[in-house]
This record gives sequence, structure tokens and C-alpha cells, in this order.
Amino acid sequence: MNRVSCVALSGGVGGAKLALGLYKAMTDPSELLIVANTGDDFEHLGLRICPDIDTVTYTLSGLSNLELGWGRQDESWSFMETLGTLGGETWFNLGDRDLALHVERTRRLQSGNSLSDVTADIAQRFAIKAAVAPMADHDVRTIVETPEGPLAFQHYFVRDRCEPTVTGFRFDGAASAAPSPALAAALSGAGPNFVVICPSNPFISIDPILAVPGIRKMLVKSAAPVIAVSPIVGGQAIKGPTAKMMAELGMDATAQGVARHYAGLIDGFVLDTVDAAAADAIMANGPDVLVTNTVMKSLEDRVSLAREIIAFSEQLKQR
Ligand code: FO1
Repeated sequence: MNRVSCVALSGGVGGAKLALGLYKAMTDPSELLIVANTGDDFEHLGLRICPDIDTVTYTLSGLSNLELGWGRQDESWSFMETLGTLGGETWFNLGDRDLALHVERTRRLQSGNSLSDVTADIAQRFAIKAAVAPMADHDVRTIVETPEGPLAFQHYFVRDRCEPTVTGFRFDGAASAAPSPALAAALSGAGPNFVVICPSNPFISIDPILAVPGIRKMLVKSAAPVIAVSPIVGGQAIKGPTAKMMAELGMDATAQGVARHYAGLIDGFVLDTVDAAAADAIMANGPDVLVTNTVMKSLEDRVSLAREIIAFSEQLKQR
């Protein structure tokens, strides 16, 4: 395996945008390891679905569906339409092209391949030069606690459109999981130059990764600066239910609230210019702060944010 100089922890859409920026900004993209959350994974229609791995893979290969934020571009939906006419479950949309990936991954997992091996091989087939790995090869399932009882993650997220009030989260299976071999190798020995926590939802995208025994400890022990990018800008999530969840959990739905959530883990925090006023308060709690434009509308925005993070990591290393 290549030397890893950057480890990026990512959920789906927001995380994958920055992962793409890093991929384009790094001198040698083969030194990038993107570790995807697998707490969102589930078994559906007999298939193993790994939304965050697939979002990262499609994004890095230039095949992602930019309108939906998930799935593939140039997609057709004959399978779903036909399934509907047969009275099948249609609340979770699987495009025809996307479906092929789920079928092939499920076949390989059933014949004994690890999720790491399947993910790495598929990334290679999509001509991705960076390494893409799951957080763990074991099954970890995010459960959303609500006043009406626990909900499997995709039931909460897609079927119920994030409407139920959140009272907490559980990561079933995490206690008996272990970091994926690629992540464990990257964080041991000399370690990477820096670690980026992408602007993904802290509770449902990053916390499941940190819940895998050993990962948080390795990150804290590593000499590499750990830099988190705020998914909250001006009190709003760029996408998804982060701000809603923070409010429901009784937390400050602000970038500062996110920085507090990562206290003890991060050395650097990237804050949007609209939240610049919070920089001093965040620094008072430990991490150094980079204030910049974090809203990634174009590819140029992604690359330029990634370049700033790389420069910030070099400053942090000199401390
Ligand atoms: N998100 C939706 O909102 N609706 C869907 O029907 C849906 C289908 C889907 C299929 C494959 C895939 O890889 C992702 C899909 N997503 C869908 C996205 C996914 O549920 C979430 O965005 C992530 O789990 C959160 O990161």
C-alpha cells in the first residue's frame, strides 16, 4: 500500500465534496485515504447498501448525481418503477446503474470478501487513485433514538424524512468492531501528515467512526494534527439535519457547538467567514482556528478549501 499523508473521515455528500477537493489539491492523490462511515449501511431487498462509501466513490470518479447528492448520474429507474408495480418496497430509491454495484458488492461479501477489499477493488475499477476504505469491516448500524422508540438509520433518514425528534444515537455492533486494516495501518507507525474530519454530520457520520474501538485513541495519540471542518455555517447546516439534531439534543446549533463536540480530539477547526466572531471563543477551548469560505458550490471552492486546510495542517505541525 502507498504511504498515506492525509486521512479524511467522511460521511456522504458534504464530506465527499471536501474529499474531492483534497483529491484534486494533493500533489500525490494516491497518498489520500478516505475513510467512509458505514453506520448508514443496511440490508435492503436482500442487498448490502453502503451509501457513504458509494457517495465518496461516485464523487471521486466524477460519476455522482449532483442533483440528488447520492447515487449515479445518467441514472434510469426501471427497476424501482417495476418493483412498485409488483407491490414491492419503494421508499428507498435504487437506480438501475447504482443497483449493479449493490448486487456485485453483496455477491462478493457473501462469497467471503471483506468490505475493505470490495471497496478498494471497486474504487480501482472506477479509476480512483486515492484509497477508499470503510471505517470497519464489521457491521455497525446507527440507531436513532426518538420519543416513539428506536429507528434504524435509513428509516429515520429516508423513509421518515428526518421528521422524528432525535433524543440520542446508538451504534449497534461498534463495540465489537475494529478499525479497517487501511485505517489502522495509516494511523500506526509514522502516521499521516494530517487528518481531516470532513464537514459531515458529527452525530450520524463522524461519531459512528469514532465509536469503533481504537479509532479515537489512535487519532488523539497520533502526531498528525486533526482538523475538523464545520458543517454548520451561520447556524444552518449546509445540507441535512445537523442543525435540527443539535437543537433537539439541547445543543447550540452553531459552529462553536460542533467544535465543543470534538473537544479533546481536534487540533484545528475550520470556521466559515460568516462565523468569524466565534473564533476566539473556540480557540479558548483548545483548537487553533482557520477562518475561510467553507461553502463548496463549485469544484474550485472544494480545491481552494482543501489547499487552505493543507497549509493550515503545516502550520499546526510546526507548533
Ligand atoms: N437518500 C434519500 O433521501 N432518498 C433515497 O431514496 C436514497 C436512496 C439512496 C440509494 C443509494 C445510496 O447510496 C444512497 C441513497 N440515499 C437516499 C442517500 C442516503 O440515504 C443518505 O444520504 C446517507 O445515508 C446519509 O449520508
